Amino acid sequence: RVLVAGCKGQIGVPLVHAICEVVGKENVIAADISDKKVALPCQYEQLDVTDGSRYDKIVSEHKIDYIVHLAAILSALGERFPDRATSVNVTGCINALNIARERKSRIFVPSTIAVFGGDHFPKIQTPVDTVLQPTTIYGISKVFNEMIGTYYHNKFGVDFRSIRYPGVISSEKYDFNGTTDYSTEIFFHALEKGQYKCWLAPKTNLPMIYIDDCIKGTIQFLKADGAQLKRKVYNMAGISFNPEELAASIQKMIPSFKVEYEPDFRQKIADSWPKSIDDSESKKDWGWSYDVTVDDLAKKILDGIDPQYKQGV
Ligand code: NAD
Ligand code: VAH
Repeated sequence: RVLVAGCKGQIGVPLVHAICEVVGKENVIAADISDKKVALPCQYEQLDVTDGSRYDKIVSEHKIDYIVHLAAILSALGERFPDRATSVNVTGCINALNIARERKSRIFVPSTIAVFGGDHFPKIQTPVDTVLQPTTIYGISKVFNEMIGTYYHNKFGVDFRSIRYPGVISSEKYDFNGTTDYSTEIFFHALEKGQYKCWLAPKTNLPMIYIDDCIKGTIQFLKADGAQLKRKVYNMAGISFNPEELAASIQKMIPSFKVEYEPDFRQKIADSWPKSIDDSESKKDWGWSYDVTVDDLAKKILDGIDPQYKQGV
């Protein structure tokens, strides 16, 4: 049975649906701290992941043998509330790992390309093993997650695994707490207002992936035989592009769309991250592959957006 902790976010909602399809909804428990009303196909529990005893109670009562620990405070929100980011991202992860160790459950904790940072790593085709000197509290906490998860595997035999996701783009509105989230917000502004003020500069290249592909890859990785995996943490490259290129693809479909650029504190965060990623280890070890163009991606996103947002176009 699978527990998805942090189930109401951008990745949680579609991942819960996908896991239910694989193992059956009676075998999935979704949990989150948020009161937000979200339609979920399975049983739901209220959970603050920093509350270790409540977390453990849910895992033991539901006989969970796979914890999918998504709960986190993302980069932009984390810079506004660093103490909260440390508490949720570090304490929450330690709680999850201790429970996995105690209850002998497998555990997946996603990581991020935000574990890279600063100037001492290759920003183009960033390899999986390189200097990790992130400058955000989000990146710092995720390096900690990767390292302590690997430690729990080596020391206690916990089946810990992690993927460093690139920025994830959706066709849904959610709380835009990440630096890469301009790439989803831009579509809703294009449809509803015909214009967008982007918080990143036009040539800011970042690695990105469409949510459906991210979920597909995650399911593939969750199911992968542990013996196949030569490492605990893998890169996921997605496709690299910048706001100007994405805007140009949107303009092919909505020609009247206008974009302005007004970089804010998120520019510094984006500038500290890789421009593109090398995920050859993922391809080799667990069969990951991804090949799209920015135009394909923009079309997929727009096609996936609810028609209620498309009335003015
Ligand atoms: P999100 O911000 O959309 O959702 C996070 C969820 O965690 C929310 O539903 C929130 O209510 C919940 N949460 C926050 N604090 C909690 C707490 N104390 N207890 C329980 N739940 C809590 O984030 P997301 O985009 O869905 O990200 C999910 C995971 O994927 C995170 O670990 C994130 O680091 C990772 N990731 C996301 C991206 C991306 O672009 N979305 C990229 C790389 C990695
Ligand atoms: C963020 N989308 O911007 C997240 C992500 C790749 C970065 O982890 O914070």
